[in-house]
Amino acid sequence: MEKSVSDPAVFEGSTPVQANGRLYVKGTKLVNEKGDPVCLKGVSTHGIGRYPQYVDPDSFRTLRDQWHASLIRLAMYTEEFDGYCITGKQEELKALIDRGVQYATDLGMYVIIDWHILSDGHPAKNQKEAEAFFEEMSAKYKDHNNVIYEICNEPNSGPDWPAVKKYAEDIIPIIRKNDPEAVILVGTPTWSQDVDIAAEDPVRGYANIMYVLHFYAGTHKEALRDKARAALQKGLPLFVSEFGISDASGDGELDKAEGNNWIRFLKENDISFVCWNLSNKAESSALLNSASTVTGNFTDEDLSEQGMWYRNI
Ligand code: IDC
Repeated sequence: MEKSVSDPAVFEGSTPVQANGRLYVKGTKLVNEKGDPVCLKGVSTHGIGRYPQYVDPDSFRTLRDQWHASLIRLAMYTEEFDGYCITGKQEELKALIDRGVQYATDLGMYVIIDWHILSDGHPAKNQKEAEAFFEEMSAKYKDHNNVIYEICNEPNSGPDWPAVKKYAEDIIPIIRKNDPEAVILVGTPTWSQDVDIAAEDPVRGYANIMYVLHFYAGTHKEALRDKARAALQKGLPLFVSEFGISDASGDGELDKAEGNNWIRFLKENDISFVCWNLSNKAESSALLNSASTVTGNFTDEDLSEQGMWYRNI
């Protein structure tokens, strides 16, 4: 396949961050510091509170060197799975984020700090905590050129786009005050699927904002790609910060054929993508099988079926 984009998986002696530097948004695309489109390929942790063992330098190194991943997403649930807003484990979770960012930085990988709302479907529900969290993170990481902020994983069960946009307009200036250029990912309603609706009325006045599209190939197919196409046509920059090829529950049958259709679509449009999830949980979207106990140097025997499929991608 002809390479039309700078592919961070091709190290040529340098790490993804050495090769690409700070990232910007130009039109609908993520670009590197030379202005060339980049398509980051990454892996998301499961909830870091529940599966902290994979926030590990060997695990990230294996993903970089053997899977050619250029990006790690640190998923920090806000409610379920020992979530940040309900368990009183804030310091522990922030220490995990700090370690994760440190390892990714040492390895020259990009890293997403993900405020993983899910059962708390409306981002406004824990907004005060979100404001304090992003104030602290952006002050701490303002000098990193590899940190990406994801401000609300998946708004669902209620908030429409104006409500999510309002939340984004409250959080973005908090990050921008400290970190004027970092890429910020804004979730979209209906579990980050309504990118076509966000495209009608995007956030104005800030550079380097992208909008989140999530899919699970067992459930979401051409109809969701049509929503993505509509958003792109209106000029909305998209980022797939989470996807799987299971059904939307994170479990059930894998649909590899549909997964391949999605990957082709994403590559054609230089859309970065991140696969859910780096854990050995007994569910088909876990990249490791449930018998695997290692936290790095994963061999074929450690990988689940989705893990094998994704590593080959
Ligand atoms: C799933 C996990 C699963 C967990 C469930 C509820 O894989 O172990 O029991 O959450 O917390 C999403 C979410 C992501 C989900 C994933 C699969 O962002 O947290 O993880 N999914 O259901 N959106 C669509 C699918």
